Amino acid sequence: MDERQSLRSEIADAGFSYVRSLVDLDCLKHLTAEADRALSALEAKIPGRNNYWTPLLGEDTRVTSSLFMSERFVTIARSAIGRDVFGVMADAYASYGHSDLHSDAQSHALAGIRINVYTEPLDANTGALRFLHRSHIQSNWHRMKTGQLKEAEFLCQSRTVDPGDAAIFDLRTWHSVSDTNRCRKFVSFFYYAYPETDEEVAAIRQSAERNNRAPRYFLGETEELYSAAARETLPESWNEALKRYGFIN
Ligand SMILES: O=C(O)CCC(=O)C(=O)O
Ligand SMILES: [Fe+2]
Repeated sequence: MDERQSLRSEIADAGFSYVRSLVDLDCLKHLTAEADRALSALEAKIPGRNNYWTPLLGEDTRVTSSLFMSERFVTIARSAIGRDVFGVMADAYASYGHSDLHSDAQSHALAGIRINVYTEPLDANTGALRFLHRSHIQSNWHRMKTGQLKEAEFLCQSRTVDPGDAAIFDLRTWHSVSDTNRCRKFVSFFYYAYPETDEEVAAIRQSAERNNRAPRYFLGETEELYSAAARETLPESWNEALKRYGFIN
């Protein structure tokens, strides 16, 4: 089995995978600097929040944007979900405190992959994600959503991560972060499978609506998710999909 096939079978089976040294240290230095710059500006603008989130698709985040569009990341996302994908977002996070158990997908029809690249070492007690094994499988996902299944019924897995390591997961996999006072920072890359059914189209549109509300909440009234600079450099097919499903107005 080659690397792509084994990633596909791991994600299909467990819902997540941890990868060591996905980003080399030189690239990571730039990625961290771009994320820190954007997050510091945001913290200065809106002090006192528990969660900071900012898109990294601007003029001064070229390294992040090029990783986002790189054949390597796109191939990983495509292999992980087993379908062709378009890129939706690259963004930076700084979080404090615990994160309740949740699935990043609001609907099971949202087929996508998230790649979280860590910029600092973390373990289960300091902010690494804890995943519920097989919680992305349709019947499990629905039973979690309706409260019929509880966390204790799953195998929970977390790993110690070093800078440059990544968690790659199906958007539907349920996860949490245990109580920690430490700030954790990471950069996330989102890819969605091109939809094949009406239900999948509706799930993507719903996600676009949520994304379009997010900047107002995290950044301020006037911010845009995709800067003009980013829009010009995105592959045409992604731009078309982002427009078609309502990410870009
Ligand atoms: O670190 C956190 O607070 C939450 C992270 C998370 O839920 C995610 O990356 O999807
Ligand atoms: Fe999440």
